[in-house]
Amino acid sequence: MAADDLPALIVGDVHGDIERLFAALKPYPADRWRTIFLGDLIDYGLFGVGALRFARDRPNTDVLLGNHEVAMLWALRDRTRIGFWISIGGQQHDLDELRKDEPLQQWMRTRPALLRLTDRTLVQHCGNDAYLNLVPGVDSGIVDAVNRNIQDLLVNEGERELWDLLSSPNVFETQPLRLERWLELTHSRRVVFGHKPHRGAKPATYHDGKAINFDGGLSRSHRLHQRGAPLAASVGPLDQATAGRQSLQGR
Ligand SMILES: [Mn+2]
Repeated sequence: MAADDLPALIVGDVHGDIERLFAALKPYPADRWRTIFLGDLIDYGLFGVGALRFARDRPNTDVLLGNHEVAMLWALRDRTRIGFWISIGGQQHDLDELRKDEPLQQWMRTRPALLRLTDRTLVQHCGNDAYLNLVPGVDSGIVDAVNRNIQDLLVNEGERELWDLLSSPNVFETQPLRLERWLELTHSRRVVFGHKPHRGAKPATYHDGKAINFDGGLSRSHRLHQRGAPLAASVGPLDQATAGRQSLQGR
């Protein structure tokens, strides 16, 4: 079965906690789900590169680019950025590992930033429309145009611009008009993102399910969320997130 025919399983920011990732994925065999990682698999926790390799090799799986992956690639190319990357949770042994593994570098540099599913769900790292800054004047095919420009930036030393973009704060929870405009421009009916822990026990849905945050603070090493949130706050079926949802508008 093609991955498109499988129900979507969303995985929020893993941040190096491969042990909790394995536990969270246990109920969801790879051959029965289309697994989509929202980016930020690395940093804070000790097994960032391990998480990347695992996600890359899992069948029927897509991995999106997060701001932490960009910071790591930046540190890889430019040693003067290593200190900054360490300051945001980078693990030196992960960088050493990545330096030895060119195919993994190559794979990281070709990750998309936006993924649009056939049910018109748009999946991305941060809950923000800053992606538009990459495609001024483009009014159709925005998703593909953004991904193309991001590929260019990743191979042409554009990490600073990408870091700024993918570090944009989540705004869709509190800015419904901006959310509506983004959905309209990308011909989507809802958007799924991670990037900042929502602190709920389940993925947080906003504005009648048009915006869903799957960053449940999975990693026990997370800078903002070290108490160990429930696994189901970060990992679960896309369509379970909207069934029987409670309104968290404005939270
Ligand atoms: Mn992030």
